[in-house]
Amino acid sequence: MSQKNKTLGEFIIENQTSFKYTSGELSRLINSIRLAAKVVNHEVNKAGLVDIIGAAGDTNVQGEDQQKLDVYANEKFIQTLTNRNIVCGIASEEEDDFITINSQDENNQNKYVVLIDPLDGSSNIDVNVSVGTIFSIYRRVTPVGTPVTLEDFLQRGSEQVAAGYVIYGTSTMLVYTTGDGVNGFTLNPAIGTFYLSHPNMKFPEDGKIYSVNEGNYIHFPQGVKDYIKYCQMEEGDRPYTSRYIGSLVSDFHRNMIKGGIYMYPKSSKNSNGKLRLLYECNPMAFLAEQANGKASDGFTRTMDVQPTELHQRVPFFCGSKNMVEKAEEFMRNAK
Ligand code: P6P
Repeated sequence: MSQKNKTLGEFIIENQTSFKYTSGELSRLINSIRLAAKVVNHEVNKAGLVDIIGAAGDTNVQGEDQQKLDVYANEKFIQTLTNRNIVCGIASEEEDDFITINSQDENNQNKYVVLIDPLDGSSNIDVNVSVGTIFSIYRRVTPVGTPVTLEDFLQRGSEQVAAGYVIYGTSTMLVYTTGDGVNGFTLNPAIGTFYLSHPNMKFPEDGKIYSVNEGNYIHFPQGVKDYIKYCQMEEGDRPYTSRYIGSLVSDFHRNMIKGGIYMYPKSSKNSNGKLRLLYECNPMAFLAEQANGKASDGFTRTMDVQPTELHQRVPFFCGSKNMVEKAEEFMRNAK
């Protein structure tokens, strides 16, 4: 069978042996994410038709208005992961604290925790721009059968066993890694099946796209300002193209296919940047490195940062290796 006709289910079965842990559980975990992605996709695609748009009237731990689809996506991923009885804990951008699963069941042998941004870029929902779900998977570090603790979630990104995203765009894709490369699957909505459409995805080492909210320019560190001016300079293959969707998953996905860098630096407005380390930066960094790209906070490899809080923010530079290294060079020289 050609690579391109393979379904996600067939791919998971064929690649179980390449996963260094008990692969059956991780396969079931990826399958549960596949199901939740299809359920959320159905709602995202009809958001404009029903009264599901608009703030749910609540705000999340970040103080951001919770769009109804945020709440819906959060509930669906938590419900699916819980019902499949695969994980021992879940952390979500939409939940103040982590959720313990089946802790009262001493027979609970579940070994995995999942951290999710259930609907990243949700401010774009009302204007029909792509949004996405981001997930990060770890093995627990506390004893199996005991209630999960914060320690199980505050692991370095280098300890992730799997990570990925769903992008609800012109087509819906599931892109993920278990540490053996990055593969993209496109949903055929007519039959509800994901097909391998982008095998072995790689960031081009160089790119000509830079993605940053230039409206914050005056608040950026000098090194970021210098790098942006470098991108805009008429020299060699520059000026680069500025493309910023305001949806991390969409900007990342485009840059991985075409080559580019995404930046959310710290600023005088956001002293640690805006993006969250555990369920945005680490999973995207894992994917980037598995696709020959790079991710850092401008100085330190993202996946080496030791987390201290569930919702902590870090500056984020991610994409084509040579572009990230050039940005880091400007950050060092301006220090
Ligand atoms: P700003 C969406 O809220 C998000 O977390 C990312 O998906 C996106 O890249 C960024 O924030 C947009 O933030 O401040 O530029 O609007």
